[in-house]
Amino acid sequence: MRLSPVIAALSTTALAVWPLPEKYKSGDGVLWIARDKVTVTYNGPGHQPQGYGNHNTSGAHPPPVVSNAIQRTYDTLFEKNFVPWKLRPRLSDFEPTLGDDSTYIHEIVLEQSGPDGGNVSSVDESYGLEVTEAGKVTISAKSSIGLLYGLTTFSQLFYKHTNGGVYTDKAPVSVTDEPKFKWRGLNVDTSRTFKPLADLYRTIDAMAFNKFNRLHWHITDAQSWPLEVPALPELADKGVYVDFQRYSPEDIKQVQEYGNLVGVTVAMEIDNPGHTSSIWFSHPDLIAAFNKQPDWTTYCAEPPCGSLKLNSTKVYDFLEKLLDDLLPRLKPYTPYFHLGGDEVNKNTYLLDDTVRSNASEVLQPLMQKYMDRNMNQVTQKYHLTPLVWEEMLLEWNLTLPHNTIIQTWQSTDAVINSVKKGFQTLVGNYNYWYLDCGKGQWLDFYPSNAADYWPFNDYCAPVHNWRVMYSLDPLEGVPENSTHLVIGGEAHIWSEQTDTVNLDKMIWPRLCAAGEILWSGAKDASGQNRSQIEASPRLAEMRERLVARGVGAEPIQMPFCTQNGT
Ligand code: CP6
Repeated sequence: MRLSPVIAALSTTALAVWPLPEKYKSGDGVLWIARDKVTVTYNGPGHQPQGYGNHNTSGAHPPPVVSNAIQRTYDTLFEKNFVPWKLRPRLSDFEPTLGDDSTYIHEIVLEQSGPDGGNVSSVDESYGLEVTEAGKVTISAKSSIGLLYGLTTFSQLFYKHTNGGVYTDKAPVSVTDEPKFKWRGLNVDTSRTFKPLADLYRTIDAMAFNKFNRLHWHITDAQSWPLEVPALPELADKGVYVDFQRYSPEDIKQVQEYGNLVGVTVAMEIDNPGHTSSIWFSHPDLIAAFNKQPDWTTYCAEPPCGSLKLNSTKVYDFLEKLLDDLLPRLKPYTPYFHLGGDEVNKNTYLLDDTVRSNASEVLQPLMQKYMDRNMNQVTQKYHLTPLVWEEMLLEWNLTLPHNTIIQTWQSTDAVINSVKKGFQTLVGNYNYWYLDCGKGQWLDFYPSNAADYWPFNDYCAPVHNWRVMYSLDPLEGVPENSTHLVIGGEAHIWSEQTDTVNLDKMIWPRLCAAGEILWSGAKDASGQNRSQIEASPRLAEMRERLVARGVGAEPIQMPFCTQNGT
């Protein structure tokens, strides 16, 4: 059965998948799908043929990532779907009719051609998806992550019908897809405000639904230390805001395991030597310049000031103990660890009794030695791939291991300069991809007598809209022979003004915009910047999908806009 020509002409787009696949074709044929009318078959490097779950499955037993993805696809189709009335003509009879001649999808075949395992940084994320008009679906991929992405795309073809059924009006469908960038991340700050585990799980789930694959967990900062470290229990005991706002080793493992199940690898950051004054509560002797006094702007970017002392054997011992406890617990689930290094204020070291100077010639070699010790532990002892913020390379001119991933945040020039030095580089320019900030606003908001405004709450507002986020090209200005070094990027949800109450609406659906740039690239097939006009109704639809799965994503427009064309 086909849609009436009127409905087909007014359907939102050819294919309303987010992020947009690399290549796709679709029609306007209607297919239905029902739990009891479809079988799922997995062919791949799994073992014993075995049915599982509460639906019909045959073939080899799929790996956990695939069996979970199948389960989630069923959830999305049948439990977390939506009626697309906002996206169709006003007062129209917008739904297809279910009749005796209607076709149901009868078979979904998952073909995995390669083995899983190996490093997450080199996993093949590509997939192909075919949906025939007769109702046969084939998803093919090299890896189980590829199958996960194919199933995610598949699930986004369908709508809930007011009769309770589930249908697509896009058959036949043919997709081949792979990401433009390897690292598609979100940085979540759990220090300025604590995020309960449920928030992290819900965020990871929505990230996976947008084909994000990295959660950068900025777990500690100056304001609170919610990380339990068994070898240093006083850190959390004294550094949390309140005793129940803390992450146990088991919590962290659970978050990492859940992430890996849906293709989101956790990269944890212990930000240092700056942004550490929450250590002052348990170890005041390790911190220089603990300060929330009127002159804080002299000593740090954001109060309370305080940095780990730069030339202290006590600090070295502390860091060694901290990393020796933490890294072996993270390592089974991730190849990455982030060593921080942003916004270190040189004046801080005027108040550091092991340094007493703010002169670069004095500080630079001390910072090099400090970083070398941390790097040794991360790379030599635990064989993890390190990340640091751009300042360590570009402002402090440190010598860093060649496999260090440089996380830029201040400018396009930072990206260009980082790749020029030969490092793998992440984008995340604060003028575009800071979910908590508006362009050019936050500096203007600091009054000269800032102390009178403490604690300030106009830190940075208003936030960037999705169009601003969508307009960042990660490869802007990057020489052609270095584009391979831009391995991706991250959007950031710094959380001075974001807690569990507004977390979802601060992240969604704006993060989708960064997600599409990272998956599909900033340019369309003809080499032009992606059209916001094309994207807008598709993003409106993605927002409905997020809401349907329990994510409090904000509207980007009125139904009026999509009900009457774009
Ligand atoms: N916290 C940490 C922050 C920021 C950074 N690091 C930040 C800086 C400028 C803006 C927003 C956030 N709050 N640890 C910078 C990487 Cl505009």
